[in-house]
Amino acid sequence: MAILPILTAPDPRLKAKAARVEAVDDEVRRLMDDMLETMYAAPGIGLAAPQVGVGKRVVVIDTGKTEAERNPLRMANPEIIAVSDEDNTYEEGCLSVPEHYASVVRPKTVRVRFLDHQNEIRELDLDGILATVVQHEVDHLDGVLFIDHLSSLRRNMILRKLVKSRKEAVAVR
Ligand code: GNR
Ligand code: NI
Repeated sequence: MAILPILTAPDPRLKAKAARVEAVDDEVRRLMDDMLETMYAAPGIGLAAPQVGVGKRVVVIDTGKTEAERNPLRMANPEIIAVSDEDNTYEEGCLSVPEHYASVVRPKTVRVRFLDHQNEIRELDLDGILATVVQHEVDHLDGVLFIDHLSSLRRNMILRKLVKSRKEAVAVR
């Protein structure tokens, strides 16, 4: 397994639409495992392949708080096939938008269809933080970041700060 570098906004690779995988083969399984290791190390509770520069529709999620509570989800070609009428507001963050958090409104529960690590079609009903995270990850596959759900004023303020802190990080090297 390997820890992969995580891209941060505004990187054009985070704005691209990812391609469906044809099948979950050894290469995709290795990507899923590398993404899990990268996510745990970050640490984060979800990761989409475009965040590590891979334009494939692959995501991993684990909302377990401790190592003992780990329950990794590996998904290829995830599709939200049903959503609740009821919404939920969650304070979101993103490994590709470091150190910024904002409330995002999304459907409270979702049904997701995906290929699992054995290339089997599966469906899951998710609620709570899992419902929020799977929607956040599917957004990444379509080139959408949580800041795209905010006003353009708020989004541009965050993007300007990210560019500024990146320039400062380069200057002190
Ligand atoms: O680690 C993460 N936490 C989080 C918190 C609230 C809503 C979504 C997330 S996902 C994020 C990791 C990430 O950037 N995944 O794409
Ligand atoms: Ni994210």
